[in-house]
Amino acid sequence: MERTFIMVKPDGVQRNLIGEVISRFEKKGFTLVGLKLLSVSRELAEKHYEVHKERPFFKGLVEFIISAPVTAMVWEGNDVVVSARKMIGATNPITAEPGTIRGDYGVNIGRNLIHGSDAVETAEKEIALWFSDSELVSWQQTITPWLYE
Ligand code: DAT
Ligand code: MG
Repeated sequence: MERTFIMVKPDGVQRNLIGEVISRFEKKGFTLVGLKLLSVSRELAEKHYEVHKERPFFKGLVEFIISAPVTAMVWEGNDVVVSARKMIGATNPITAEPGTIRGDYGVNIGRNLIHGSDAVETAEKEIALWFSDSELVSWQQTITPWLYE
C-alpha cells in the first residue's frame, strides 16, 4: 500500500487547522500511520527543501518552517501520493481550486498551510527523513472492505 508524507506547516498549526487536515484525510479514506508535533531544526528544514536551495525563496521558506511547530504525518492508501496533492491544491492558494485545502484556507504562496510529497520516490525519502521505523504503525482499518472492492 502506498504512503505519503504530509506536513501541516507553522501557519496551519497556528491557525488551528491540524484537525481540519486530519479530518479531510480520514474522511477521504486514507489511514494514518504516523503523527507527531515538532519544532523543526534548521538542518531538517534545509534537508527537506534541498531541491529548492538555489531558489530566491529558500531562505525565507526555511525561516518560516522553523518559526513555530509543524505537524508531520504519514498517510497510507491507494494512490495516496497523487490524491493528497489533489486534496492540497496548487502551490499558490490564490490559484488553488476551492475545495482543496490551500484553495479553501490560504491567500499567499509563502503561507500555503501544508506540504505533501510530489511523487512516490519523494514520499519514501521524506518519510525516512522525518520518521523512524518505530514511529510508523502498520495496521488495518476494519472499514477497509467498505473502501476497496
Ligand atoms: P509545493 O509545496 O506545492 O510542492 P514547491 O515544491 O514548488 O511547492 O515549493 C515548496 C514551497 O516553497 C511551497 O509550498 C511554498 C514555497 N514557495 C514556492 N514557490 C514560492 C514563491 N514563488 N515564493 C514564495 N514561496 C514559494
Ligand atoms: Mg514540492
